[in-house]
Amino acid sequence: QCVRSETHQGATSGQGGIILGFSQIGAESAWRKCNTGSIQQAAEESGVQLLFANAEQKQENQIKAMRSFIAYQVDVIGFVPIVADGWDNILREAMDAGIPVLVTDRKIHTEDDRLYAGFIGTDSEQEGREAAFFLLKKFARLGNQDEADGKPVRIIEISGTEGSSVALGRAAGFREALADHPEFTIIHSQSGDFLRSKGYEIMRNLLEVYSDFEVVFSHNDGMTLGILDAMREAGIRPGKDVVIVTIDAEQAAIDALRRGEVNCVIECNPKTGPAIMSLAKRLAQGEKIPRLLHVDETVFSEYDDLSSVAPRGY
Ligand code: GZL
Repeated sequence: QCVRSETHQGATSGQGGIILGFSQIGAESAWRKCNTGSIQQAAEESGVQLLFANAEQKQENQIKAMRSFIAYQVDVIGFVPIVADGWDNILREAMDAGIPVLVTDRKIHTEDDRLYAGFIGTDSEQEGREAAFFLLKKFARLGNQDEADGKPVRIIEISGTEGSSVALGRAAGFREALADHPEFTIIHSQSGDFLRSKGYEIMRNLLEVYSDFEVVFSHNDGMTLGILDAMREAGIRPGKDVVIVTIDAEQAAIDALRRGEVNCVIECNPKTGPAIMSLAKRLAQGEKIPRLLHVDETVFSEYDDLSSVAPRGY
């Protein structure tokens, strides 16, 4: 359950437990706030002393926080890399200080895999594939697949933070799963940085340029909520006039799915706090941990019985 959304600096009370320095990227979405709440609650419940730093969406703030964790001689460092590149130097400093590093939620590119102990988070490529699988099913049912020439399915993609493994992975998985279906074409792709305000602004501008497209694929629910606002203002019925596929599965997206304003919601699980604390404790004991742990995720669509979907907690 994600009970807290505010972020705070400084160590929480812990009774002599390990000290985990954690660099979170910010509070850009309901998903992120839930992820933070999960980490803070799990630390309290597991007696981990948490030094929590909010980077306000800036990689340089993450690097500064990680450097302060090293100076503080924490037992373990955990972080969400806002973008995939640029971490090798600070990771080398942590390794030289003998502090193991746990990468969470988003992945990094590194020249030396020994620079971090392991990763736990979501499978962004699979999330992108699931978005494509839904569209293949949706348009097959609409008869597009039966016709030899296959009516064009024109897609606008509103992607996440540029350079983040999540935006790169969702885009790659989506394109991979549509590669053998040339009638599906991405006519425009643009980053909305996972922000609702940018989703709204981008869609409002695009609707002045594009009038004929069948699908919007949005990399997160926050941007999708802005996209829905812009469509309604333009007299477009999202989910009916245009198929909407979105990722995260925050409550507002499930509610929109129930209203028929969204057609498919792909879950991206933010509640990794307990697993992070368990892995941090193992690292503090000098144990090895798995290099790659993907959390369980599901897909909700208009073809499902949505009455049984439990409250999302974010
Ligand atoms: C996904 C996570 C993304 C979410 C967004 O693993 O990194 O960042 O999809 C969040 O809502 O801002």
